[in-house]
Formats: sequence, C-alpha cells, structure tokens
Amino acid sequence: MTAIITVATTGPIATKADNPALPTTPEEIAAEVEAAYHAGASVAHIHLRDEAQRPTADLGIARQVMDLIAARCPILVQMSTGVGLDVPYAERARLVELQPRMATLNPCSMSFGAGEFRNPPLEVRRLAARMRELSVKPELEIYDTGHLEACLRLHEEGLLADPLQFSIVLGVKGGMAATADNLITMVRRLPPGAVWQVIAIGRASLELTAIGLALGGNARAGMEDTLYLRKGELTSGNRPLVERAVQLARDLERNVAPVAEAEALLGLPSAA
Ligand code: KMH
Ligand code: ZN
Repeated sequence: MTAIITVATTGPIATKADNPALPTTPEEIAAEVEAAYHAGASVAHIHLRDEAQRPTADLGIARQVMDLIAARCPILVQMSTGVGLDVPYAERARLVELQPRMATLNPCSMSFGAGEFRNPPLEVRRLAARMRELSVKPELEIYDTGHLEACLRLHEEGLLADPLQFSIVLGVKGGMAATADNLITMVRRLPPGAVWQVIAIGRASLELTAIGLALGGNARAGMEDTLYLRKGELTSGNRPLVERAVQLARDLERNVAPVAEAEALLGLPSAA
C-alpha cells in the first residue's frame, strides 16, 4: 500500500531563534518545499510568516508562496487555515479563496498550549461549505475524540466530500496526549474508506509516525512538528525529516506516493 508523505515546513510557533534553519520567508519556504518534494513528499502543508516571523494570513504573501512553489515543483499545496492562534478566523478562512488544492479544516475550538484556538461551529460550517464550493480538499485536524464526531456531523450534512481525510494530531497541550493507545483508539474509530495520517508533536513524533505508517496511515514530517532530528540534535532543515519518514515507509514495505498517485488517493478534484 502506498503512503503519502506531507511536509510541514514552518508551522505557526517556532522561530529562527529556535532553529536557524526554519524557513519563514516565501523564498525560503518554497526552497524547502522543493527539497522535500525531491525527497519524496507529495503534499506541502503551508503556514505563512510576515517579516517579523509572525504567523499571517496575508493574501499577497500566500499568493507569492503558492507561485514560488508552483514554479519549482508540482507538489500539492495544502494551505493551513489554522494559521496561528492570534489571527482572526475571517482572515484565516479567506486563504481558501486562492484555491490551493487542499487546506486544513480545524473542526473545534480548544485550549492550545497557553493559548486558545478558536474554531467556532458556525464559522467552521461556513468554511467547510466554501471549500466544497471551491473544490479545495479539506484535511480534517482531529486533536481529541469529539473532534471526529464533529467532522462526521459535517459529513452527514453534506459539507464534506469523500474520501474524508484526517490528521490525527497527538501531543498538543489541550488535545490528546501523544500515546500509541490514543492513536490506535482513533484509528479504530475512523469511518471506512477514510484517508489518514499522524501528526505527532515534539519528542514522540518519530515513534508515532512509525506506528501510523505500520498501521497503514500516511505520514507528515517537518519542522512544524519537530525541530530536532534526534535528542539534542537540531535538524538542518526539513529535508532530513522527510527523508527519514520516506525511509521508514520503505522499510515497512510501503511505496511512497508520487503527486499523481496522492491526487488519486485523496480524491482531489482536478487542478483548476
Ligand atoms: N500545528 C498542528 C498541531 C493547521 O495548521 O491547520 C496542526 C496543524 C493544523 O498543522
Ligand atoms: Zn499547521
């Protein structure tokens, strides 16, 4: 069975002070995405930063990043609509108007570390409906057991197309802890035909990514989820983390999906 590898280059939290290799400018992000593509990633999960490295939903920066990536490689762009905790929901939602092939949909509000991640139910429904209209494939980010039920309700209402695509997010303070038990419980509860990957934050990232791949899931790798290659050793960029995920997949006898196969597995509508 084929595994889709997503690179998450940047995220909303770390800065270059945490790891100087973190890409934050549009050019740096596009270069890291291209390197990850050549290492085997077929999806790029994108967060944007302003000149002060703060998370932003600026449409000009988003357009620039999408154009720079498209000029370098045919990877599928998945825009984060999570963006960052301090960015208003309306700005976050507007990013899908640029019609990336995919975007995240965070179904529920929650505590997120010391902050609050606001995803009000009516706004989430509106964004899901708009993504469906624009043929932007949602990746459903589930940080806790009830988030899955919220997604299934959206599906029942006709707001989400099949196949449903989930990220099981483990290790966010405010969501499920990063344990194998939690992962297995969530995988068992997914609806038949769902496509899924593990997002494991920090220390547990490697082990839970490996377990996810062994259970038949896809994998995400990159500096959004961990800045370290191993304990005490900062990664020199996203590529080594992607290479490791690709190696894990291959060691488990999983082929790594090229872009065309990822498109088919995710049931993506064809490019505009
Ligand atoms: N940062 C992860 C915990 C999003 O960007 O919308 C989840 C994530 C979601 O990547
Ligand atoms: Zn993200």
